[in-house]
Amino acid sequence: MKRVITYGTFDLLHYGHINLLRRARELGDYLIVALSTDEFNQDGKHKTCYFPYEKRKQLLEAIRYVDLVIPEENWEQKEQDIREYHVDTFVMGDDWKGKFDFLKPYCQVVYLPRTPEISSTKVRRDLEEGAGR
Ligand code: C2G
Repeated sequence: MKRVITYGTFDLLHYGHINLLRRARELGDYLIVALSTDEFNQDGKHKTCYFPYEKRKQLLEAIRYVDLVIPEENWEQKEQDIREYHVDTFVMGDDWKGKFDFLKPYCQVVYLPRTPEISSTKVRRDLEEGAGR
């Protein structure tokens, strides 16, 4: 069984995230999503989430491509996660290209093209401006 892992906040969940999760899952047989906790978002990523961790986790677990959701609590856990979950492939969108190459000794590292026209920031801004899609 080929095991894939990816990391993120996934708030507000949108089709760009789904495109990423679908392609990540297609690289193997089992997809683990390490979901940023509320504390890590606040302290480590300086991101404010609309949905708290448990709700974001519930949404991700409902996605057919996702097999397991684990907490992402810090920047340093990736090597341990790769060992603990016997990960073969680490996947991120290419906005992170190169940033996780240090994981190459432990697993395959793949950066997938982002879905260009959508972002949580854009969704928030459009909603504030009353601009639907
Ligand atoms: N993504 C994408 N296309 C978009 C938006 C996001 O492919 N239009 C991808 C990102 O590249 C990332 C994943 O979806 O791989 C999750 O995006 P975020 O929740 O914004 O993740 P981020 O805050 O970048 O956290 O340790 C790594 C971090 O947890 C990554």
